[in-house]
Amino acid sequence: MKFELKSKDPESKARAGVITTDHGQIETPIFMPVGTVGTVKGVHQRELKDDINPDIILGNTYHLYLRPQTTILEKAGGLHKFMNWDRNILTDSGGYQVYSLSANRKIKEEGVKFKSHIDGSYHFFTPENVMDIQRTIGADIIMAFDECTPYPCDYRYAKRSMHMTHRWLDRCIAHLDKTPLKYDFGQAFFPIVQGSTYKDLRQQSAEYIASVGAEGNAIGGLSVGEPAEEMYAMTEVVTAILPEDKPRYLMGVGTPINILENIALGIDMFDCVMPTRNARNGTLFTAHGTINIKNKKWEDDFSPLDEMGITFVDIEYSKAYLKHLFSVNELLGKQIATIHNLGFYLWLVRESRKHILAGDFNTWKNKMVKQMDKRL
Ligand code: PRF
Repeated sequence: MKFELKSKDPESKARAGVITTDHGQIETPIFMPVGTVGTVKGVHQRELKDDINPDIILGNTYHLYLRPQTTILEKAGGLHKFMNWDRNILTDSGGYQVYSLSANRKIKEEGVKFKSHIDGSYHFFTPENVMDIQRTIGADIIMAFDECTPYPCDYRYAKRSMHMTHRWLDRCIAHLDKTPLKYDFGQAFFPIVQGSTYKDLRQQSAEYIASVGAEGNAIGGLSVGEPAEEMYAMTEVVTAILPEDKPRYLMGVGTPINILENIALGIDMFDCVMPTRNARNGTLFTAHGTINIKNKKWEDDFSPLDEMGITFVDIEYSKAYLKHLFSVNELLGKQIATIHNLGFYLWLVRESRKHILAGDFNTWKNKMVKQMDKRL
């Protein structure tokens, strides 16, 4: 994997770059649509490619390990072939999904024992077997096995957990070094900064993560319920330490405003279920604010979904029609809303990139943040 910085914004820490892997180029900043179980929910791969057009999507180790399971993925020749997606894929390590199970898991130094949300069976994730699983899934970028601390989190727990995440990182690296690739393309490995909302822990963690010299670096443990200002403060501390010449990925973030603010703090990559999950509940994100399409006020609004939208659904369907589809609980409503939201998120990061390259990102960002902070 290669990362080339193309431009830096003069008034913020925003950067524009290009990541190159064996599955092609990724222009940054990028938003990665979440494809948890080998599908970006509600969108065909063809629509995803032709209309939304992301250079990379995300898959989840936890979910893919449970279903279809690695034996099937291996027989298929990896996730790219299985799901017919020839662009980039990043897999998260399960270090977050497992912790979301709260009552159904037990964390120890060796690893995490957890109960499947599907059939209640017990499983054990370790830094080593999670690397093996990610080798078999076959994403282009794979993630370290970490512990994502909850919010709030007391200092002692956060500190202990951060050190364990660092020890797990050493184990991931040692294991990867002796685990050959399964397919005919490379896999980059990203470690993850933790440290909850404590500045000194975040600094310590960022220094440790930077010291391993990985091809890219991630920030975890944020957007778990803390106020946005605390998230931004932590991002700022960490991006000041992580190397400039490697991509920085902020995991599980966030709202359109969170994305712009974190781009301004030097983040290059994002993923979040928000555009897809909220779409299925009838929430549409636009450049002028958020729409709840289930609201009665849209029932006779025959204007296009989003005049500024980049996908065909934005022009071809009206707000009134989409409101109707949600009222009668038709599948197509969720599909249209998902395509719209992903189109908007990808537009937002591409537009950010344009403004970084043009040198006026910060001014544009401030205008957009004000504009988007509305309920329509
Ligand atoms: N760790 C991992 N994946 C994640 C997170 C994390 O901390 C987050 C936190 N927002 C989202 N996804 N491995």
